[in-house]
Amino acid sequence: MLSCGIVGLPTVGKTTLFNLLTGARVQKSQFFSGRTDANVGIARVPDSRIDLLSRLFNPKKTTYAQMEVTDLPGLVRGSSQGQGVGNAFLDGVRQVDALVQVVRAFQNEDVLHVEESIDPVRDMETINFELLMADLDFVDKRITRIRQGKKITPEQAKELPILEKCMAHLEQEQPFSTLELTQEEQESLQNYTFLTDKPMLVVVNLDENQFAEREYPGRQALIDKAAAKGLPVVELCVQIEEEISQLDAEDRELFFEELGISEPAINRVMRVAYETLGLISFFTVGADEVRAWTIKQGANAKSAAGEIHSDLERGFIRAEVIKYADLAALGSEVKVKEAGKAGLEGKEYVVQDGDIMHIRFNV
Ligand SMILES: Nc1nc2c(ncn2[C@@H]2O[C@H](COP(=O)(O)OP(=O)(O)O)[C@@H](O)[C@H]2O)c(=O)[nH]1
Ligand SMILES: [Mg+2]
Repeated sequence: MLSCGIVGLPTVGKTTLFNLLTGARVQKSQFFSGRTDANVGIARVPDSRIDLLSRLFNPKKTTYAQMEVTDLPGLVRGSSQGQGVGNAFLDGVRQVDALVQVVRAFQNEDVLHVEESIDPVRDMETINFELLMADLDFVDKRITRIRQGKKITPEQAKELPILEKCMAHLEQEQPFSTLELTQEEQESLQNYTFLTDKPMLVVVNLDENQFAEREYPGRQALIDKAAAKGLPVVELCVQIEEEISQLDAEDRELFFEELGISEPAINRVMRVAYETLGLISFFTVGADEVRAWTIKQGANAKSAAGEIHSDLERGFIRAEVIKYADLAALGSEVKVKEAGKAGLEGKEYVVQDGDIMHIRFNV
């Protein structure tokens, strides 16, 4: 399962967002806890297509796509050099596939801020800087170790100039993700994990007024700086959404309408996380189960089958494919087939978002 880690300074709303995404009830705090353990939970990826398929097939079980979410300990200025929870934080970041960075715009005098003022742009730059410093530190140590070794192996001799290229790039305050490497260079570094190589999105945590006015101090600068780094920005009112998420469906709708929230936070975060990670969903349907599966964009039918079960990949023959849109429009698989819109695809077929597949296999 893919995982995303929530990162940010203390008291910006990380745990509140974690609770919102996973339905957990972890204690929030107005103060800096200095905890080093991470909260881990599972977020269901909302998908209205699954809702409709479930109504059509009335299965015994409906399974949405899932993503693991980790609420990482708060980072502070100097974490990369061991300040605060330091290395514990960085190890947590290393382990996740994507990062959700939370920055605070909300005003609340009862909730302290480590930097003693509210400045989402500064906060974003602080976090990005710490991630970069951690990478720089790692590359620097690696170079030193190779240079100081008694004897340089052929692999190390090959690796050294590549590490130096990384170093020069990171020193320009450029994230690893924007470094251009040849296939061979990439392979040489494949055992390393760079924090600034992780896909990241930025959640700006707003208060009610800021949300209503679609404005907060530093908004344009934040949007510009994030865009320059290729980071998508999602503006949310995390606390209010967490409160609303605990209401029953009817009240929830009412509050959403009143506050002008057109798409719940979990949908927005998961949608953008999917885009950022280059993920798509395909579906399997039937009387037993309607289910969403997560694959990388560009995956072929055979490897998608392997997501369901390794036997399906090993013994793959063909995939019967119908498009979600056709099924939604025509109302049944039979009608889609009658309309000549069902396809039979081979193993190289590139699976599209929203494909409904039956895998024919033989083991
Ligand atoms: N006013 C307001 N308070 C919030 C919001 N999000 C979180 N808080 C409060 O800020 C404090 C810190 O939140 P928490 O999620 O524990 O932050 P963390 O340290 O980043 O995990 C708690 O007292 C929350 O109730 C928000 O959107 N608006
Ligand atoms: Mg917390």
